Amino acid sequence: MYKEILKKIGEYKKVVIHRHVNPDLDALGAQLGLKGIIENNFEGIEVKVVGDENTLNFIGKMDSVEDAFYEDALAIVVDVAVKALVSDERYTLTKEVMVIDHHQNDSDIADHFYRDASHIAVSQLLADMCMKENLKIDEDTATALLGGIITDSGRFLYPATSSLTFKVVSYLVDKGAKLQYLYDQLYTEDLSFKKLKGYFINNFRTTKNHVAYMKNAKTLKDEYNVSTFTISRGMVNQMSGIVGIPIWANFTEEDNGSILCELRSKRLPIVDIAKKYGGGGHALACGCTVHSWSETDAILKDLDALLEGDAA
Ligand SMILES: [Mn+2]
Repeated sequence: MYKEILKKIGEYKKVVIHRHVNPDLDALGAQLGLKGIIENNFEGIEVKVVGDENTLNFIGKMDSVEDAFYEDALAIVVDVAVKALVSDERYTLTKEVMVIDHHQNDSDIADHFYRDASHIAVSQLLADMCMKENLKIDEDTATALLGGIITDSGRFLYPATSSLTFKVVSYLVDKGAKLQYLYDQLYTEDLSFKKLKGYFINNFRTTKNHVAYMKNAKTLKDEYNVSTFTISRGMVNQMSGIVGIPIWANFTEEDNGSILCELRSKRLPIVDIAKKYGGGGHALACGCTVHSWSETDAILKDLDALLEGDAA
């Protein structure tokens, strides 16, 4: 797989790297990391990164790219495989689209699809590629990839953290990855964010079989001066790590009325429930978008039924 990826990149003089909307640090780390990998290991390839930005842009900035640049370029999409979630749809302007992902979804956009769901982060997949293929890697590239691995693994907490995770991290630290810089960024937060966490911990509810959940109206983000994404993805794990709560779900209304559903489980796979409602993701961490609160109740009912008779 790694040799095929590198061979395809080598066929081009221009590359544009995309990733999912509302980027997390794995999406950004893989995107910027791959840019660094290409620049360090290929002669004469111009590489651009595009997409929406948020407060995680301490890891690196996006480029502004003219439509004309896409002509004769290779588009690479990382950390997402499906059309609906890619930031900046201009990847469709290229002749070929390569997707490199670690989610369990199939792809509706890839001409060349490289997926390995055994990796906890797509940044880990790319770092593993550097290690196995003896690629050159500079400090900023190593830092970007390490950032992706630290965050997608929940600081090495989630079950898919493996010995490979630590091998790759050791390799990246040897290459000059700035661990302290990353932790300084990741462990500082706004007061409003801290208060929002308190709100979650004090207000979540539970179903009969102990699925914890929150239903967040679209006005909540204004009360705490944060984004919808911060409430949805950023707060779901405030309900994790609680004795007797095996599954937790966070439902957040967007301005347009649709509802983002973040679903998490300690042990029982729940991704089929996310897929049933048009979403996907990982076995224990997945999500979907629905259009009414009654659908969120149906999801809760399905999650609750999974636990029927289960000694949590
Ligand atoms: Mn990821």
